[in-house]
Amino acid sequence: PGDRRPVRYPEPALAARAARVLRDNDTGAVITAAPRLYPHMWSWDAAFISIGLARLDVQRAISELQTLFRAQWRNGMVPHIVFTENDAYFPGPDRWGTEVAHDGPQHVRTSGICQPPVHAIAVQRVLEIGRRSSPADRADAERFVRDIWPSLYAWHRWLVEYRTPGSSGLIAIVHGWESGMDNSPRWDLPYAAVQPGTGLPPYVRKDVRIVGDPSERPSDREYDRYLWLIEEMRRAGYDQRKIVRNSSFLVGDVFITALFAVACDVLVELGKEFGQEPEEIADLQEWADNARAAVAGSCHSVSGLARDRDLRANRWLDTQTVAGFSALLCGGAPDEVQLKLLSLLDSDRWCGHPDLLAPVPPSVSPMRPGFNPRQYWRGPQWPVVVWLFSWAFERRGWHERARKLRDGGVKLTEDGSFGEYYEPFTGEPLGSTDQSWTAAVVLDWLC
Ligand code: 9WN
Repeated sequence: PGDRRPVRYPEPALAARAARVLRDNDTGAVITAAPRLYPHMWSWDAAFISIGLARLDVQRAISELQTLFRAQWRNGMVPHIVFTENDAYFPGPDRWGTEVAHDGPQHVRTSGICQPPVHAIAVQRVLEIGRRSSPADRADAERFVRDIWPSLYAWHRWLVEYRTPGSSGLIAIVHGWESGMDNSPRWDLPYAAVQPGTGLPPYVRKDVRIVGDPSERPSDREYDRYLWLIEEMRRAGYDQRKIVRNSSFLVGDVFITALFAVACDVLVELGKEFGQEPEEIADLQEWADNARAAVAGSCHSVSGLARDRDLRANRWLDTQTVAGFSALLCGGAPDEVQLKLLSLLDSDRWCGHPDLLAPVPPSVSPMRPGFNPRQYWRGPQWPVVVWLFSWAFERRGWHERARKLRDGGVKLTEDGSFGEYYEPFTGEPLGSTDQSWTAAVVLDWLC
């Protein structure tokens, strides 16, 4: 069905616009995730943003990651939000109240949860780009990798130490926001068991005022649960052991586990090259193997799709979403499972759906009941997710597949609005526009 949008920018003009978005979203201290909706630094956004920035200014890309890691908690956790002074986003630092945390950073305010561990991937990408850029950038990027490696190791160690409860080997999340796919149907069952208590302090959402159509955002019912989980954590003083033991939501996240496996691989490569401690490199190797095995072990015997596990109810979650393709990101599943997944990904249930504007995976298959083409993580296409699959396929040597996803990602975003997510049939940008990570991955694709 061809592009139904009025404007299509040729690649050089698209790249110039993407660069402008990153410059405009720069407060001087951080690049905000989006100009109005997300006026702070988000953890996994910052990683993708640094990849795009490296195409413009390697030094600026490095400083973005350094800013994020300066907010790393003493126990190793990289927080999901590093707050700026802006108060246009809810929940802000007062609601999180992470000052009660024993392990929190002193000089900066952050949230009290984490997000997917894609940072090592970004660091390696910045290094690759820096090395090709100039001798000065090469030297800076190499020094940066050497300096940040121990912090990345500590972050990965935190995930293993605190977030691998139970025998599935999957990395567990204690809030849907940690997955980065906030209201994905992946979390519907575990969230159904979260009962907001009477002690939930009242609150007013700010996101729905900024996004014109509130139905593109999670519902109020969902927000009550999001806020209740924060309340539980605040009351537990952000003590990870207590939270993992008692919180109403504990789910093994297969997508995070796959990203963790491959991020550990990347850290092993960097660690060997930059002469880091052999025992730490061996830890990372072992964590990568365990995570990969956990992803393979989650795959459904018939569909092959990888599954999350509800660790409170002790059951697999069979909801089919883009996270089901996690085993393709990190490898490790038997060949027949992998072939099944690849043919499913190509089929009319996913990228081959005849009505898609761009042949890239939507967050939920358009053929599934409950698919909603406009609602956040319940159907729209997300350029960063496309970037991750494209990057992983390239790394796995599947060049043709990687190229197709890259081309599809460019097609999706060539209207130049840098939407947060896109309606898969019309290509309408949804949520925020001028979203930094969308601009960043487009820059990486085009440069
Ligand atoms: C909550 C910033 C973030 C992304 C997430 C995306 C959305 C926040 C929100 O925006 O989440 O963390 O308020 O909806 O789901 O992946 O990191 O872009």
